[in-house]
Amino acid sequence: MPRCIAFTRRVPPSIVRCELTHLAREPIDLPRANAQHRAYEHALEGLGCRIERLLDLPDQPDSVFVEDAAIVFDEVAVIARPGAASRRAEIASVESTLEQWRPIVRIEAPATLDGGDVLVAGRRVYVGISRRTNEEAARQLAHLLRPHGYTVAPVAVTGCLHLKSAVTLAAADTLLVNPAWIEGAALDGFHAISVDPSEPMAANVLRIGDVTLCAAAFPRTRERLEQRGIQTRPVDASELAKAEGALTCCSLIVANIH
Ligand code: CIR
Repeated sequence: MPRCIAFTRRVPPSIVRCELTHLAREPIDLPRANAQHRAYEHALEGLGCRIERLLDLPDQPDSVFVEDAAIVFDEVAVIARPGAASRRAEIASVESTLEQWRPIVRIEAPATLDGGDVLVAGRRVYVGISRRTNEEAARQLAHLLRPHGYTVAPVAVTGCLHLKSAVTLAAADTLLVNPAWIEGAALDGFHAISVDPSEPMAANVLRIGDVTLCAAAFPRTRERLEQRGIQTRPVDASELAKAEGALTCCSLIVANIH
């Protein structure tokens, strides 16, 4: 019996025209990207998720990165308003799927918010203020979540695309961080493990149950997690990394399904 649903979307052929902010464009090997994406889905299944594919959007270059379209809480799903206008057409199919599972609330203009900028750690919600996500989004999110007992803290992000490029939850009480890209003081109250200095992109990991999925490209950081008693599993995500995507980006997890 699955514990959660992981919503994913197939890699569109148009990904070769994806948004890029910090990386130079490199050729993406589509068959390889597809194979890695399927392996990612299998890894999630192995951790107790049921995979459900969202509608294919072949002409939306970044549509495989479903995390940016919404943030799912136990009580509510928040539909985002992506900072890149080219990505707003991804939202509708996410909303029509999630409304079957959660009451829907929305981030509205002039706010912009990418799900990749929202890190949920228990009842604490960190919002990266980045090129994609603005202060108004943090204010709206705080207002939407207050009735459900969450507090929202903005965190300045520099040097990377999203907050979760710089910090994710590696265990219930432990963050994996690249301290160069965020204001660390804002994340007080958690244990912190830094990425290996030779692996600046390694902070994006995906915790499902008691296991943390890590990108295979960053073995030294994974070793740091293992040394702290965190059970990890490597996943090769090298092709989608060329599109500035990492592990959390490729799924929307709906937990506590009944
Ligand atoms: C973008 O720039 O929007 C995509 N090429 C990558 C989005 C990755 N999403 C994420 O980190 N949550």
